[in-house]
Amino acid sequence: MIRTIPTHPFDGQKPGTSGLRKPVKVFQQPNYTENFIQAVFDAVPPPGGATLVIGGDGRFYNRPVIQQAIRMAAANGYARVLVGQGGILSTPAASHVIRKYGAAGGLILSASHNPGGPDADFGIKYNIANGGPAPESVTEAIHARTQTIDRWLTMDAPDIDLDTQGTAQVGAMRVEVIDPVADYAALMESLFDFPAIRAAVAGGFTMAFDAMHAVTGPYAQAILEDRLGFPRGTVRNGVPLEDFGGYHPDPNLVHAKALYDLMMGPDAPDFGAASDGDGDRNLIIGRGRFITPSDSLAMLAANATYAPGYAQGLKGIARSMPTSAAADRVAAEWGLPCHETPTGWKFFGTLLDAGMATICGEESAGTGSDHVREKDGLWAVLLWLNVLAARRISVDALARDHWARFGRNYYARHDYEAIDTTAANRLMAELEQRLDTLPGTAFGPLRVAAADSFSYTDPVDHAVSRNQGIRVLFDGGSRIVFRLSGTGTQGATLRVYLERFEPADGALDTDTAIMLADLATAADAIAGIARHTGRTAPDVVT
Ligand code: G16
Repeated sequence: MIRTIPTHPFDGQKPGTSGLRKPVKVFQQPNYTENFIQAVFDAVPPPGGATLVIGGDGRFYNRPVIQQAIRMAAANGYARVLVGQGGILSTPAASHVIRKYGAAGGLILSASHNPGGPDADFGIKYNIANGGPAPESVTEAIHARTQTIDRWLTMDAPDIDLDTQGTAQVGAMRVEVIDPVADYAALMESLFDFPAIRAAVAGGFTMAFDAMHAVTGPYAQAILEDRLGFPRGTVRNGVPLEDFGGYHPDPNLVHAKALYDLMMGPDAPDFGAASDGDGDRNLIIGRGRFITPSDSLAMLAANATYAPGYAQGLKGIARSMPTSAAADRVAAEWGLPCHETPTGWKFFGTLLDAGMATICGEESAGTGSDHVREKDGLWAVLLWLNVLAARRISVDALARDHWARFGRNYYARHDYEAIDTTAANRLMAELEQRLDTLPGTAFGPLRVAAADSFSYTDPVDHAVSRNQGIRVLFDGGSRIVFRLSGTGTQGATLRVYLERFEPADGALDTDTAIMLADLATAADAIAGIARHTGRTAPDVVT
């Protein structure tokens, strides 16, 4: 029987860069989670016979929310729910399942790389029928509904056994508990030259993959160890835990330091990689060589045709605005279109659907292609493995070869976390007011060529997104970008992105911090970071 539960709106249920992300304790308030899910169902009513995909990264609070979402989906008229066994579906696997089974959409329960556990974070993302994150028009409709909501719908039904594959009935709705790995692993096998990678492994190629006790563990074991022949133990921290073992599942040089130290040490394997909470981010480190996400995008784009799935060539490349222009140089040489979008994978969806881009990437450790509509951590790892096996080259040699051909975009992101929101907003507002006066001004050896606030008009649906970050461009191609993060859950996070281009005959193997020192000094002078925030150094440099 369908039951109608009265409720009142909550403030602050506005999806950010990637869904609604809040502390678990916020989601645990009575009606809070249900209000948001009902707002999704009200904003995007299911068509007749619709399928909904539900899964998550295995973090604390996933299971009760999955059970509740199943009952609510039945009460709201869905005909079928596909849910990953154990409640598990990585974000890219969920995207694939939505596409493969023609679902109307999906709920992905994850706060991505944010820590998990009763005192940490939780999140809910809604993906649309193309498998990608809901575009702004949909997230705005969801937010609007959260502000007027007065009831949510559910059914009296017992919990589903999430741990056993099979089917169950909730009212008129069928629930299928599916293998979370099988469809995704088959998709990867269709894109990449598994025999070539297997041959490299048999020939002694070694790797370490850090799953960070998050969702990619089962996927990485099934693909890397079972199918590609890497020895057991190649996947480290492979069991998903509700609190990620107490770690911060963000695959960067700070939180994946153990992997970094291994890769820089005397016993480094040939290849090191990691993924995040929900499996959409990636970290790539060769023996003795870290590859920035921006460079990884450019290097993968330049070499993608070594993989069978991309042998016909690329239709175009897309990157988020703060991502370095390294990929633009590959696109220019190959005569490919290159699109610059705001931060957020959702902005790639229309380009991928329209066949305007094949490979997309972001500085925030995200790379992916038109095989799904999310960024995909293991996909990036497998494309790297395919390229290395086909070219019989090391990561370091590939990077040097790339820079010698295209030049090098030295790049770093400085994050100032949990700063006072008012101070952060004031910093950005002041910066915006100075935009007109900045051009022509010198900061040490750097002279400002142009400065603006990034605005984007989607070339497919013509949607306009304003205020997507402040860009300060210098003579010679160096750049500083200032942005406030849309994924933090405490105060504000200021991101400062520094980039300097060195041509192919320039200094290609110098320390990044040294190459970017003038830009870091200029960033503080331009934005008054210390003055506004009281911080004299970033919390995280990636
Ligand atoms: C999310 C989005 C990405 C975005 C990243 C950083 O990643 O999906 O597109 O680049 O956040 O966003 P921000 O700079 O606003 O914090 P994830 O992996 O957290 O879902």
